[in-house]
Order: sequence, then structure tokens, then C-alpha cells
Amino acid sequence: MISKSALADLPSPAPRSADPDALAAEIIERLTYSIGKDAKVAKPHDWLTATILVIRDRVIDRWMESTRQTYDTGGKRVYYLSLEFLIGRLTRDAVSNLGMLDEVRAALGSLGVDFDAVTSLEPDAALGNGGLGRLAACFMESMATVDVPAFGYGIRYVHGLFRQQMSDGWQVELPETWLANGNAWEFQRRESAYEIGFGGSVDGIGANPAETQRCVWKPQERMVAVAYDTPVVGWRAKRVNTLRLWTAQPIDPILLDAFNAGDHIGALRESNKAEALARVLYPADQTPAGQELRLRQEYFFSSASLQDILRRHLQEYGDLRSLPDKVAIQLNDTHPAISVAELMRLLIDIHRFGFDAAWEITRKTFSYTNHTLLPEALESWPVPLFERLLPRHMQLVYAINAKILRNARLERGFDEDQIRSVSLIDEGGDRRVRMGNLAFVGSHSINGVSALHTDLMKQTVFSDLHGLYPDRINNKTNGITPRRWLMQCNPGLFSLIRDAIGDEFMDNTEALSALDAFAGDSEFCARFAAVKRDNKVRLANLVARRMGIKLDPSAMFDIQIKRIHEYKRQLLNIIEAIALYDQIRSHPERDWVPRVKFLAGKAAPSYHNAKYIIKLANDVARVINNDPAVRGLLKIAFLPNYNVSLAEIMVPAADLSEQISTAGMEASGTGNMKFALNGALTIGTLDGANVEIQEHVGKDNIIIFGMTAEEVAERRENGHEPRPIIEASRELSQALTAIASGVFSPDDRDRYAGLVAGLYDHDWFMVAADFEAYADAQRRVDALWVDEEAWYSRTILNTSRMGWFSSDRTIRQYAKEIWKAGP
Ligand code: B1H
Repeated sequence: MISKSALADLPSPAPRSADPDALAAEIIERLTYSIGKDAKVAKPHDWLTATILVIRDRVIDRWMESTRQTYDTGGKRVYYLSLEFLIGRLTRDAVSNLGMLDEVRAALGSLGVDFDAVTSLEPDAALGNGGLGRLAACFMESMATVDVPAFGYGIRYVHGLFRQQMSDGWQVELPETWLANGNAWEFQRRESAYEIGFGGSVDGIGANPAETQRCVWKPQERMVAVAYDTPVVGWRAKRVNTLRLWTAQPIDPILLDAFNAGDHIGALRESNKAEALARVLYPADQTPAGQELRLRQEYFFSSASLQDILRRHLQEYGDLRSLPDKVAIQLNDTHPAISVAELMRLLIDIHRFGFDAAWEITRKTFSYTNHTLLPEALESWPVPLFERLLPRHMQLVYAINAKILRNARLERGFDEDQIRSVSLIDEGGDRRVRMGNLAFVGSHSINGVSALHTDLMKQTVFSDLHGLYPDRINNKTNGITPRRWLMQCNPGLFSLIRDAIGDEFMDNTEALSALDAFAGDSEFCARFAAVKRDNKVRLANLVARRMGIKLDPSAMFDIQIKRIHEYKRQLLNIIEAIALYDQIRSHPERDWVPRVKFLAGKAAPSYHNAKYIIKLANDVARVINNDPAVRGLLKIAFLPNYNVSLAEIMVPAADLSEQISTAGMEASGTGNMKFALNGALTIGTLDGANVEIQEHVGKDNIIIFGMTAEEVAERRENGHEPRPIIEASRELSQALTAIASGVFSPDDRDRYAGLVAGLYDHDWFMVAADFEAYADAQRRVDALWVDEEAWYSRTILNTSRMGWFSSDRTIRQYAKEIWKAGP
């Protein structure tokens, strides 16, 4: 070991150079000495790894400085707990945020290596399902950008979201192996390891043990959480934060007694059990898995993260009473909600706080983001399972509940119905622990993710809790990072904007508004259109390569990309395509606007209807794309394996963005923001953040249609009858009859009988109810498209006015209003 005095004299490494020659020399050095490959025989992957190692050094310099600075200034740290981080590729983002794109490109070029080819070998880190996970990734980048000292905490899944393959139009799930070639971005931290327990029993301490007092939990099963750190570089590398992902390891790697007794499989039981825990991401977006392994994952990463946070705080401040002053923990949905009980346990049982003192620290430290109102997505766990796996936490949940309900009844005069609704235990049917209620009562702030969603939260799921704690619910409308979702994914538009308005928007996205002045400038419109065309050609080439479908880049590119979900209404889009197909054939004399409808997205493997919707899209595409009567005026392409990297190619190529969820059901949406920022017009409902997008871009520059959230609720209440609506619309009933009778599935005529029957029977998602409005809106879009200059001037106004939707703005609001952290 090194003595303290010697430490002070340790030399610092020389700062790394950004000079292309120096970079090239280092890449060769890394190839040789870190990877052990001669440049002459190095494989593309070796070049990627060597390049990452060289870039990483530049990141590390800034990383250590950021860490030191937080220690020196005693700044408050933010911890973002999330079971999902849907990051995508890291390398281009890091190089770009370091401001070294040209240099690294030149360095590799001088070695005969193409930067784009090498970086496209990097697998997507797909440790998330959809919007919720991608939001966490945007937030990590923005927290570094706006200089908030932050850690993201999650799980290092060996298998992220599955790879989607199409087999005859059906989704097939294959395991994703993003770590197969190693991961040069991460650092294993063996010293950051914590024991995590499950099951067992609880002993009271003292004469009259109560669950509110200190107890000893003796878990029956134990494992170790080990940290892996990935640096997250903010814009201009002002700050580098840490994404800390946990992996599970056994306490004993092998049970030697069992092994020596000849039980070679049994000897590895513990090891397998631990490793299984963190192996796979649950692929069920908005339909909680409900299985024991999922609860284990939630507790495992919550406990490891909290132990890590408390250790760091104690090491620095020596006293946990100051925790809320120095630590803010954001719960990304209810997945880490068990943290509320875990922090109580750690404070009471390990650090000897009394119940009330522990409760005050807990509430002041946590805040919770709700991302969905879908009833099926609200997590709850059966009491017997909870109790068996986490007996001490069960006691604490009861103790917290008693405190809350006493207060509600005695001091606030809550009646039986209200008590039932705010209780942490759902007593209707089998008894369950409600994670949303636990997260709510354990937090000082509960936020929604768009203005509409926050209002609905107050009126629906949390209405009684809102009555009990009226100052806790607040709104933080989502955002997206403009680095990945404009500067990196759309270099053509990026440089066009710089030419027009200078560089200010690179540090303040709202400065994009200077583009407003160019909306009426025909020359600028033409240049904007040329950039769009290049992006469309790039996408068309990809589709030709991957799917063998030839597309015309001068057609309107109409894109719907997101998870496949009935409430997102891909079905509405497909049915409208069929109706349009019929119209084109019936009226060949009309001037139809040529369109390509792109769809992409994954379905939860157990989501039956979603899988049929994918199959339908492919069946309809086959028929329409091959019908000569359509004369190429309409094409449909369902692109397989939608992920962040594919989005980065599709978003810049869109003319029209489909955001058509049933009003009241999409909490925010973030894809909607990416498209509008990149100069697509939105066709959408008044749902989620669409409402605020309309307020920003202006009514003339977005195409809104359909029922409002209020109208949907009203119609459901009064008993929605879809049949007469369907029968009143010739286009809709013809399209549905075609689907139901097997026009698109001659090999299995009844394939879609169930899907169509759902529309006639209940139409829960208002597909039939909104069809006419949607079809009309699409014809309005066609009319706008025909006047090319007016179209581009509208798209320019979208780009110009979307700056507010930067996640930097969102994070500044969280930092100021919830976390009280950051500059
Ligand atoms: C969102 C989820 C979600 N809301 C449960 N809820 C999950 C719920 O694995 N699970 O159990 C996974 C995901 N995801 C999305 O969050 C909303 O639907 C979007 O509207 C929103 O933009 C996004 C980010 O706030």
C-alpha cells in the first residue's frame, strides 16, 4: 500500500492529446499492447476495441475530474434508479460529446480504417424495452451535460431486449448477446460488492419486539452484487457521470463438498441461481412480468444501490441524518419501489434509527416518476410471495401502512372507500402489495411525464393519495437529448442549421427558434428538402439491402415506430392503409400522393394480439406491394428488429410521424419529439406530449385528429357501441371485411377473425371510433404535401420550435424543483 504522504506526491498522467497523429499512434499501441494483435491481421472488432480504449482515456480524464469536483464542493448527488437503460451505441456519442469527431475520423482514416464502418460494429446496449428505458438514457446524458453530479443504477443484463427476426411475417425472438465481443466501455469494480439476501426469518430485538423497531433479518439465501461502471459523457465533456450496473455473483462460486461427493451439477447450483438473476431483461413493456424472478431483480438492484449510496455518504459525511441534503434518489417508475422499504430497513436495523426518524429521511430522499396509467401496468405483488422473499420488508410495509392509514382516518377523516384506495395493500381478491402506493407515500415528489398525463394521474390512479398529499404531484414533461437525436443522427440537418443560424443552439436547444425566420425562405426550404431527401435515400437503401423492397425516395415517408401495443394503434394505421389501397384501385384517375408506410417495433413475446398485428402488417404489405393496380403509389414496409440504432436512421428520414394512440393512454411519448425535431410533421391525437408539441409548433404545423381523452372516458362510461359506427363507414367496413375474410391471409383465412371481432365487440382502443377522423386527417396531410414549399416551411417550423423538448430542459426542472441539486 501507499502511504498518505506519498499519495500527495504521485504524479498525474499527462493529459491525452486530441491530435489525429497522436490518436493514430495510440490506436496502434492499444491494438498491439492491450489487444495483442498485429495491425496487419487485426479484425474490424479489434479496431473498434482499440479505438474505444483510446477514446476512453480521454473520457477518464474528465471523469476523475468530475468525481473530484463533487467531493471537493460537497455537491448533492442524484441517483437515478431504473431497471432499464436503453442506451444504444456509446462510441459515436462519446466522441461527439468530446468534440473529437473530426480528429478520430482522421486518425482512423490515416490507418486505412473507416470510422463509420468501425463504429457501426458496436452492438446496441439494449437494456430496456422502449420509451421508459430510452428516457433514462437521455436523462443520463443530460445530467452530465447540465452538470448535475449523478449516478444511474441498474442491472447489467447479459441479454438485453431480444432480437426480433421475421419468419414468414411472424415475430420470432432470439437472444441478444451484446457482450459477446466484450465491452471496452465498462469497468468492473470488484471492491464495490454488496451482499443481498432473500427469504429466511426475522427476529425482534429486546423485550417487546415490534415491527417498527430494530430487527435482525436472517436471510436464507444470499448472493453478492458486483458493480460495473460505464462513464457517461455530457456535451462538450463538461462533466462525466457514472452508470453503475449490477451483476449477481454467488457467495461461494462452487460448493466443494458437493463437488467432491460427485454432485458436479449440484455443486454449481448457487452459482447458477445467482447468475440467472441478472441475466435477462423482462421484455414485457407495460405488462409487469409478475414472476418471482422479476421481484428478485427489483430487490437485488435496489438493495445494492442503496447500500452503495449509504456507504458513499457515510464515508464522506459520517452521519446519515444529512442524507436528504446530499442525496436525491429518483425512482424510475415502481420497478425500484421496494427501495422505500429497503432504506427503512437499512436505517432502522443496521444504522439504528427510530422508525419516525427513518421515515422522515426516506421521504425526503426519494421521489418517484409515474410513466403509465394502464391498469395492467401498475405493479403489485401477492402478499405471500412478498412475505416469503422479503419477510422484513413485509413487516415494514405493514408498519408504514398503519402510519399512513391512521393519519388518513383520524386526522383527515378519510372514509372506508378512500382508506381502501390509499392502502399499500390491495384487499380486493388475493391480497397484494401495491408498489405505486408504496412509491407514492415514500416520496416527497411524484411526477407525471406530460401535462395531460399528470392531470389524469391526479384524477384517476392517485386521486385519493393526491387528496391526502395535495402538494406532492407535479409535472415534468419528458424530453430527448438533441445530441443523439439531432446532431449525431442527422449530420446533414445539423450542418444546414449551423450555416443558417450559427452555433448557439448547440448549447441551448431553444435557440433553434432562430430558424423561424427561414421558414419563408425558398432557397432554405430547398436545402432543407435536399437534406431530407438524402436521409430518405439512406433509409431506402437500407430497406433495399435488408428486405429487397424498392422504394421511391420522392414518395412521402410515413413512419410509425414504437413498441407494438393495442393502445398505440398500429392497427388503425394498417386499416387505413387498406382503405387507401381500396380507394387507389377504385379511383385510379385521382392524383394520389405516393406514400411509403413504414412500421417497426417489437411485441412482448406473450402479447397475442400484438403479434398478430405484426403479422397483419406483413401480410398486408405483401399484397399491396405486389399489386400492379397500385402502380407503386402505396408501399408498406415492416422493418425487423427495431432498436435505437435503427431509429437513428429512420427518424431523420420521416416526412410524417404517426403518434396516434388512444387519447389518455400514452403517458408522454418521446418518439413524437424526435420526429418533429428532425423536420417531420406529426399526425396525432391529443394524447401525452402531443398536446404540448401542438402548443409549441402551432396548430397549422401539426395534424391533430380524433377523440380527446375526456371524450374517450365518456364514451367508455356510456358504453361504446362500435358496430353501428363500423357499419356507417363503407371504407372501414370494407377494410375489416377484407381482413376478416382472409384477403390478406389466403393461407389461413380465419387468422384475423379474433382481431377483427374485438373491434366489433368492444373496440376498447377506439380504432373504429376514430377511423373516419384519422382517414380524413390523412387526406388533409396529402393536401398539404402537394404544396411542396409550404410543406417544408411547416417542417422547418417544427424543427425551429421543438427546442423546448430537449431533455436538458427536463433535467433542469427536475434538478431545481425536485432534487435541489446541480448548478
Ligand atoms: C412507459 C412503461 C413501462 N410507461 C412497465 N410505462 C414496464 C411499464 O417492464 N415493465 O414492467 C416497462 C415499461 N413505459 C413509457 O414511458 C410510456 O408509455 C411513454 O408514453 C413515455 O414516453 C415513456 C417515458 O416516460
